[in-house]
Amino acid sequence: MRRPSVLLPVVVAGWLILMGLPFDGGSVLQAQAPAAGVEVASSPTSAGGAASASGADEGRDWRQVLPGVTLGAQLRLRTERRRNFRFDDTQSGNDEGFLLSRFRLGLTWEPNDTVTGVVELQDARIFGETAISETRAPNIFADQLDFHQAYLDVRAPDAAPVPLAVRAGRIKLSYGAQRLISPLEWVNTARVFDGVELTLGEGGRTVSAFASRLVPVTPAGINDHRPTPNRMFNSQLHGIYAADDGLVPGAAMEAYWLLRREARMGDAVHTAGARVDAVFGPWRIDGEAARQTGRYGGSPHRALMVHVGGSFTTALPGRPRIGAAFNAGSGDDDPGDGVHGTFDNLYPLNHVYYGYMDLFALQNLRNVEFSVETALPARSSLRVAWQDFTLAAPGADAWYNAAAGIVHRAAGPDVSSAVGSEIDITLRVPLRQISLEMGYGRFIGGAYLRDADFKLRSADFFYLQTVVGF
Ligand SMILES: [Ca+2]
Ligand SMILES: [Ca+2]
Repeated sequence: MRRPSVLLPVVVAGWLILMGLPFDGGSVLQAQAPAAGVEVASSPTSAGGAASASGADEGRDWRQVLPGVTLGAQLRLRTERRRNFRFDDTQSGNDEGFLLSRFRLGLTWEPNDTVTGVVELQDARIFGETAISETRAPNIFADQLDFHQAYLDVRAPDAAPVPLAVRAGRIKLSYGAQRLISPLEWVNTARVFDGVELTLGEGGRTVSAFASRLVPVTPAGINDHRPTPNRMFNSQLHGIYAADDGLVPGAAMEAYWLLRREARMGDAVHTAGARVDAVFGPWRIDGEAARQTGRYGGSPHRALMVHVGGSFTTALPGRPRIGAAFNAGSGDDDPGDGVHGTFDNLYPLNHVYYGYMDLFALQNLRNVEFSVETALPARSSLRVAWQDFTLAAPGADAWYNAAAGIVHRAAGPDVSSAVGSEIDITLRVPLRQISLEMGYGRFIGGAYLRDADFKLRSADFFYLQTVVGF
């Protein structure tokens, strides 16, 4: 077995070299800032160096390679250690240890106030893995140098009667709390779409409409729209998303309609939903609900999701924030009734919501979370979270992981719904030139694993991640 430990000196050397370069640590942290509604730092980086560089209006620094053209780059390294992830030590991939590298190089062209062009290349690699394929398409671990983003933004001038913006090309889509649509920056290749996004309005009141096609990653070739064996990677995604934070003071309100379409496999999943995110002093309350109709695999599709969450920020040193959440995604309780009832999780950031070990999607799931997050000295922070997972339809529908892949499908009415619980501990330390994040997760299996005769009933996860960019 190849061990990632042999790569450690290479990683350390890389850090030291990068720390010696005149990078602007501030923009790294900026790039790490959570998106709206996403509360933890495992949340996406921004569009990488290209986008963060566009904010550098000091001008005339060395990043400005031509008039109006800015260079940006970002390197992310993450080692992961996974133990018992298949709950069976005779299965390949039960234990994995690997190093992920992701390098992005972008150019931002801003000839005037109304036009921006972005081209960003990405090289993503995995080292030291045992059972993970670095060549299979679609791939989320590896992609040899390829176009990650390439788009043109055109905005109406400030004096225009209608504030309108159009983005077209290879783009990232991010909406709401990213429970259904996210750039999924946690994953090594991240997620991009080819499409057009139109936004009407500005400030706190916008309506966006988009038409797009997911871009599956082919590690050794150009990423295009060739069909893959996975319906989610072959799909078109279209939507209309309205957001308003002025209707109710202190609250962001959103409503949306989404369509995921994969004609070859008979999918046309419509999602209609709404979301609210309100802050009242130290309290924050948020909720989201969505209903799905249409067709899945040629059958009628009827499914639901709901999220209710709240947090309280205390006045104690470090301002610890105590949070709780309930999340549910419907399952299919009768595989023989001709109606598909498993919620279609679409293109989410499940990592930050249903356990950092990525063992769950919002499909056939009921999830309760309690968390505490606190600031520590030197701008570092600590988060501890506990999650409980039960299946909505344990004997009829499957247990789905964060990528909506089936972990296990149990059969029979006597299977417990209690899959287990997970503890995640995450420490973030922003150093001068780089940001550092490490985490440990432990999954403790419940009665479901006993009833379904799992060989092993617990799993462990550790990671260490650094991001440097300019
Ligand atoms: Ca490629
Ligand atoms: Ca059914």
